[in-house]
Amino acid sequence: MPKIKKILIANRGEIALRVMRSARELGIKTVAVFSEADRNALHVRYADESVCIGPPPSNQSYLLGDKIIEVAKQLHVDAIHPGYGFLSENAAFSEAVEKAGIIFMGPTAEAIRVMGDKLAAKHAVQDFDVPMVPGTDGAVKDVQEAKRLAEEIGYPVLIKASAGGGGKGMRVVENTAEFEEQMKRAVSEATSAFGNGEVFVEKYVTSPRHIEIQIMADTHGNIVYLFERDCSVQRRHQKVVEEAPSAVLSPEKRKAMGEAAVNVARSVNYRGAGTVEFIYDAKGDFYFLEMNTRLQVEHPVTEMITGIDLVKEMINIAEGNPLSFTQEDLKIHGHAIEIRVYAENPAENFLPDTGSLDVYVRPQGPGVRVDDGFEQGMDIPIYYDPMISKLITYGKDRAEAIDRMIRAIDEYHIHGVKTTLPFGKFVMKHEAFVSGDFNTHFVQNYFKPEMLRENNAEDGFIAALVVANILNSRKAKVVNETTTNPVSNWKRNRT
Ligand code: MV4
Repeated sequence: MPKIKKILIANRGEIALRVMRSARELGIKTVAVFSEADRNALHVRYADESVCIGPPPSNQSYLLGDKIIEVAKQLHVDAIHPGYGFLSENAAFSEAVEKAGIIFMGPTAEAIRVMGDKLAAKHAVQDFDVPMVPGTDGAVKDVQEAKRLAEEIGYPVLIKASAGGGGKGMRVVENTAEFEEQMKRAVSEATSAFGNGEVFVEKYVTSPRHIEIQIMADTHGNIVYLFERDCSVQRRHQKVVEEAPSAVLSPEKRKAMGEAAVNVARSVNYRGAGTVEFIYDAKGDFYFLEMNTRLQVEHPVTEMITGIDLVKEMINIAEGNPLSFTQEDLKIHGHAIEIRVYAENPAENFLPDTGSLDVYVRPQGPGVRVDDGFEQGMDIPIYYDPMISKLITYGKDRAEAIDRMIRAIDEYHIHGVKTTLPFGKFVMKHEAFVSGDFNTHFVQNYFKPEMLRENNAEDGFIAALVVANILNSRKAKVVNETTTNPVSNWKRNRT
């Protein structure tokens, strides 16, 4: 079994830091790669060694697989962790890493390839007892033939691109009259977005919840599920709130979905961490959609309720060891919620905002975790995803996790850029979210940007007061103390 002594993290920001933290706890050295825009980034400073790999645009830096492998070889790295995004679901990269004699901390190129193509994924799982939405067996090319199949399936139907992701190349069709035009659109959208115009047709599940199952697989054939995450609150296929466990699953349904997810993983000889996405309808039926072959953004909520460090377990698997726990060892403890904090203005239709974090004060206290890659004074680079952080709260039950999220949002002070924090609070206070009775149309059904506008002036005013308070707080606090020095001792001791 190869003992991993040094890991290169082929990523940036919060996830690069997240991976390095687990590596450090295990006594493993870390190597950061970075673009010229990230010279002062926290992941660069945290790593034991850091190497600049190019200019800011990701296609000249974080996406340069061969260059990253060169760095890994020069620095005698044992394994590469790809994080999420960038090269994490690039089959050719997985293959090239292993060809270079380095461990890829993710699945084989073959598993990535199959799951990256929705039709290939459906074929792979078809003998593995996984429920799928009624639909065409393969790609549909001829419009008349597709129309006939749609009639058989029954309207409404959904035309989906096989290479699709993020809702691209997906069209809902309500009736025969609309079919031809929508199919042409789906094919042309898929061709321009993915260079692959293959589409298929499914029954459209009108108001589903998005429930995904975390799985982990070792290289000895052991596969376990680490329960679900409910990611139904999303906006234009961008998740905004994720929680574990789901507010709606019975223990029986949880087991059935978990076992179906394990079967999906088994169908491609999966190894490492993976997520199997399902839609869950109003009747409580669930259907396999696709598998994400990476560690996901929202993995912390699973860590909170299981007590498992998913990155450490990925390292354990990469070393060739069996899983360090069995299915029977896993239990759900409490409830966790994550909100994604973006540099976007929710009062202006989530318009992206740029700038610097003039004030950046993180929430603290019981049950609060912040995964970020920024410090006060830093710029949000324009070249990458505008996510500032992930705010995660944990409670003994869902109500406590929600209460803590509201308290944490109020403690979180970000000035210099507009953020989605007020939107997060809107969700936490919404009756539909609180009751647990919501689906993927939550944002569309209940949110209007105006709802955050009248509060905005007041919020800004309160925030300004808070800042003034922070700046004055030392003076205010020492009034009745023996010392009248306005500079607190901890600051003195550190400078
Ligand atoms: C569906 C569906 C309803 N019926 N398939 C969206 C992106 C891709 N992962 C698949 N998606 C969906 N597939 C059938 N047959 C509804 C969605 C969907 C959705 C799924 C998960 C999370 C959010 C969503 C938002 C809109 C539509």
